[in-house]
Amino acid sequence: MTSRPILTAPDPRLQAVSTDVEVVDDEIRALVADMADSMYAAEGIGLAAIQIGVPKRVLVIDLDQKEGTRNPRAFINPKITWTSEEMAVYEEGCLSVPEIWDDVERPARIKAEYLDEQGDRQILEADGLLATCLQHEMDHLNGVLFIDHLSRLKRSMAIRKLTKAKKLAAAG
Ligand code: K1U
Ligand code: ZN
Repeated sequence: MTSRPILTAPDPRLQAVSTDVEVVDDEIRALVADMADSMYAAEGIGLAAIQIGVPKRVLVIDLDQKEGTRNPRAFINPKITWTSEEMAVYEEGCLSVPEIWDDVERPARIKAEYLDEQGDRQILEADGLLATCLQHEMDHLNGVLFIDHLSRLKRSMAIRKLTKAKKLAAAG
């Protein structure tokens, strides 16, 4: 298992639409293991494969991280099959949009289907942070960042801040 660098906005690779996994095999399980390592190293609660530069429809989420306990869940080819009319607002962050947090409104409850690491089809009903995190990560698979849900002004301020931070980092 290897922790890999996480792409940060405005890297154009984050806008890619990821493609379905054809077969859940050892290569995909190794990708899931690397994604989990990368997520824990960056102290995140979720990660999409495109955030480490792999345009495949794979997510990992672990909302129950406690001292010494890790339980990453893999979601392969996830699809939302139902969303509630009720909406919920969470303050979101993103490992690919460092140091920016803002409120995003999304459906409060969702139903989704996906393949697990064995390639078995699973069905899930989620609410709370899991519903928010799944929608945030599934947006990544379609090249969408949480800042794309903000006003045009807030989004351009965020991009400007990220671009400036990258320039400063490159200048050493
Ligand atoms: O997609 C990502 O980069 C992961 C992102 C997931 C997420 C967070 C909050 C709302 C929706 C989706 C993160 O993990 S950001 C980091 C984070 O949540 C966190 C970091 C340290 C302590 C507690 C939370
Ligand atoms: Zn994110």
